[in-house]
Amino acid sequence: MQDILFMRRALELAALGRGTASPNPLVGCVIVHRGRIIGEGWHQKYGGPHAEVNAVAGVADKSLLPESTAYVTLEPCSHFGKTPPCADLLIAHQFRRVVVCNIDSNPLVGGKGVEKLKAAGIEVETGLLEEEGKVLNRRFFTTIEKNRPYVILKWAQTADGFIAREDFSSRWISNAEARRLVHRWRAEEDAVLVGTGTALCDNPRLNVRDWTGNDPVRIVIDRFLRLPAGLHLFDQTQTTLCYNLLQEEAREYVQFIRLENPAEFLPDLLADLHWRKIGSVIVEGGTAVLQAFIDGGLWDEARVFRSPVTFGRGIAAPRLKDAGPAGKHEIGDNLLWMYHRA
Ligand code: AOF
Ligand code: ZN
Repeated sequence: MQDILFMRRALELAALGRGTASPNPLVGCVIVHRGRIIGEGWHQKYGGPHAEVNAVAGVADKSLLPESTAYVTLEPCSHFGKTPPCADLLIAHQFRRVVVCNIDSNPLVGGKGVEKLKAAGIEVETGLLEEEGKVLNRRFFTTIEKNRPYVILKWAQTADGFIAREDFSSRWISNAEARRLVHRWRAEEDAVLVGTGTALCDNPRLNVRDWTGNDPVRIVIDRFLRLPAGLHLFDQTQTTLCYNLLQEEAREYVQFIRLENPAEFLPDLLADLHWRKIGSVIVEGGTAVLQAFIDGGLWDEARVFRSPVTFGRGIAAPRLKDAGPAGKHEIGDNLLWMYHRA
């Protein structure tokens, strides 16, 4: 059916906002006049114009709009945010019909956009390719429903189940293609998190080197401020948040954030990130930190590289709980196993 085709295109456009729209949702919009696309747009940047605004702006002959259908991946907004309501824009242009994929679960909108359109006499259909839309915007829906960022766990393990050698000496487990993929993932998410051990032993940069895109915010857990100032993490090239139990201090790039309750460290950390409008985090290790997220049920997705390398002995990889398989991919001689929290 034509509707499905156009909504697929709108979802495709929406995905182009990945890495820049967050914490806003990924939204795409296609405008169709008598079976022909006359305008396309997507929400490109947080704070910037919404998908509908961009799509309408791209239509050369606006007199066609009253005879047109708008396909939008998210219910057009009804609130005055950083931009005026998109529902009002579609009404002003007297669209004949609007087809929506997902209802906006943002309490500011939550169905009111659709109601507004209907009240103005526009024919509205909702729920087209709803499941695809939910997957595409799983970060956005998670932040709204759980008041925390979307959490992706990532690690690489040997064929015999180790994540590192016993002396933590760094030796690559995953292959070069897998590592490039990780850089791409970093560009797609708002932040990357590591624990004290990983910061100390691997001295990671946590930036995007083997791909193009924005560097994520770096997050390090250092409860007792044991990390030396000379680490790459503190080199003042990227915004870095250091969560601890001792000190609150904002410097130019590095911010020390003191959490009060050691027993609620991770939930409080995630709540603080949510407050800072960080919509997604990749947790890159090590085992103790990854396991803490797993045991606390504070994760949404896990991406595990399995390499043919064996160590014989070493630090055991984390153990997933309540995980449902979400696919397997060959990355050269590594296997990437994906999971969702069940
Ligand atoms: C739409 N089309 O393309 C997007 C929508 O802060 P603002 O003004 O940008 O508003 C952000 C909220 O608007 C966001 O939380 C979500 O509810 C909705 N996003 N709505 O009609 C769009 N990006
Ligand atoms: Zn809008």
